[in-house]
This record gives sequence, C-alpha cells and structure tokens, in this order.
Amino acid sequence: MADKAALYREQIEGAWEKFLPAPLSEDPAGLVIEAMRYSLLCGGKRVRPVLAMAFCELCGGDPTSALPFACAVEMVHTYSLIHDDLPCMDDDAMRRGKPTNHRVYGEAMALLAGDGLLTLAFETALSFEGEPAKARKAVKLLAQCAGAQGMVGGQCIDLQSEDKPMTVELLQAMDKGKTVALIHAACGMGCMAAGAGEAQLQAAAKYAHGLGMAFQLRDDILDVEGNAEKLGKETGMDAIRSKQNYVSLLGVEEAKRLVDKYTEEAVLALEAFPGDKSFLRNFAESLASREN
Ligand code: GRG
Repeated sequence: MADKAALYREQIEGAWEKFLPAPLSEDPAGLVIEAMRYSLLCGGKRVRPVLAMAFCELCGGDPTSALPFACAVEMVHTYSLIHDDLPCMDDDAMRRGKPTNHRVYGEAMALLAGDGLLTLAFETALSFEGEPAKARKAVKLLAQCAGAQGMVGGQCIDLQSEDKPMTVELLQAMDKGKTVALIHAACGMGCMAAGAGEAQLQAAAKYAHGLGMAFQLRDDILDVEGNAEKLGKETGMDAIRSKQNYVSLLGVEEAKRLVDKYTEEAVLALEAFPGDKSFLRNFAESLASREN
C-alpha cells in the first residue's frame, strides 16, 4: 500500500512542471505564479490526486492517464486552502508547515494566487489526452463539486455558522460541501478517465461520501487532540473561533465511532468493483487514524 501511494505521489510531483507556468522573474506577472507555486509545491498529503489515480486503475485504466484530472483537483483544493486561510475567512498563519500564502505574498496576491489555481485547474483537466468526451464529463463534475452546490456552498454554510447554534444535520450539509464534494470529484474523475459506467460512478460517489465524512471527522478530532507540528497548522482553532464541530457537538468518543462507521461505508462501496480493491481499502483505513 505504502509503495503504491508513494509511486502515485512521485508521479504527481513529477507532473507539476508540465502543468504549472515556470517562475520567470522577468515576467511582469511572475509574482502571482510564484505565489501559486508556493502553496501548491509546499507539501500536502495529495489525498485527492492519489484517489483519482487509484480509481482510474481500479476501473482498468492506466493511472498516469488520469494525471491531468488528479492535478486539476489538487489545484482546486490548494486554491480553497489559500482562500480559506485569508483574513476575511479563517485568518490562519500556518498551512502545510509553512506561513500561509497571504502571510508571505499579502492578502491581494493570495486572492489572485487562488484565482489563478482555480482557473489553471480547468486548463489542466482539459489537457487529458484520452477521448474528449471523458474530459468534458470530468470537467463538468469538477465544476459542480467545486462550486456553489459543492465546496463553495459548504464554505457558505461555515461562514454563516459562526457564533450560531449548530446542529448535526447542518454540520453534515457543511461537510458534504466543504470536504466530501472535492473528494467525490477526485474519485469520479479517476473513474471517468478509465471510461467507467454509471454503476461504478455511483459506487465511487458512495466511497467518497464515506471517506470524506470520516476525513472531516478526523480533522475535527485532530483540531482538539492533534500535534500542531505534525499537522503543519495550528490546533484548537475551532474553539478559538467559537465554531462548532463534531467533537464539540457529540464528544470525541462519538466522533471516533463515526470515523469508523463512515470508513466502513467507504470500504463496502468498493464491492461494486471487480478489480483489486486492497489499495483503496487500506487507504481509507489509514486515513481514519491519520496524524496529519
Ligand atoms: C470561494 C472565497 C472562496 C473560498 C473557498 C471552499 C473554501 C474556501 C474552503 C474550504 C477549504 C477547507 C478548509 C475544507 C475542509 C477540507 C479539509 C479537511 C481540508 C484539508 O485537507 P487536507 O488535510 O490538506 O487534505 P493537505 O494540506 O494535506 O492537502
């Protein structure tokens, strides 16, 4: 498992220079490119692109053919982190073990770096070398999952929830948008690269739901119990911002039980695939106990 994840990550890291503009100091717009590269290339677990490649392979495709989709999802994810860290959002100082984008480049340039990554994501996805119909389908899924009915919608619920009573239902709606949606895009786009049919796309969506909910619950647990150095960002931030999460609403033990329940849901969804499911099963299980 570790070997395959390491191989996927190596292939992802090797693909950036193909998709990213080079840092040209004489380019008058070079600073925004530098800021985009700063956040994209400063680490991260690459969970979403690994999922895209693994689902492509599970559906019988060559995982490297999914690299344009995998890298596009990671660009959208990185844009969302840059914007999420801005003073008008969470105002965070550290991300991926480094000062946040706006702390280095200033607020306006960080906003532009996020915009640049979001738009570059669609150009990158469209560089897919397989059938154009597959790319069209994948780009549509990415747009739906990233937009107002997906990730941006989840962030909208989040912003409106500060200092207000929160319910588990609202928290679930928020996390379906903020976290599950982009994980769904990654899994679905991987399947699409391999030309998977509707039943497999639905199974991938179920896996993404289970894994995404478990991932967010673990994030909430780590915000309380985690180690800031390992996480590469500050902890205890939800309490500081008076934001409710699963741990504050349900307690840490119930949150841990739910991580296991959702992980099981993800693993069960893999039954719809005839191929070797061990990587994606182990990947979901390893994320359930992640420390960063
Ligand atoms: C549209 C203005 C505007 C902002 C978008 C959508 C959004 C802001 C922010 C949501 C970002 C967010 C914090 C989502 C929660 C999902 C989550 C747990 C992210 C952390 O993902 P990891 O742990 O991060 O995979 P790494 O750094 O490892 O890639």
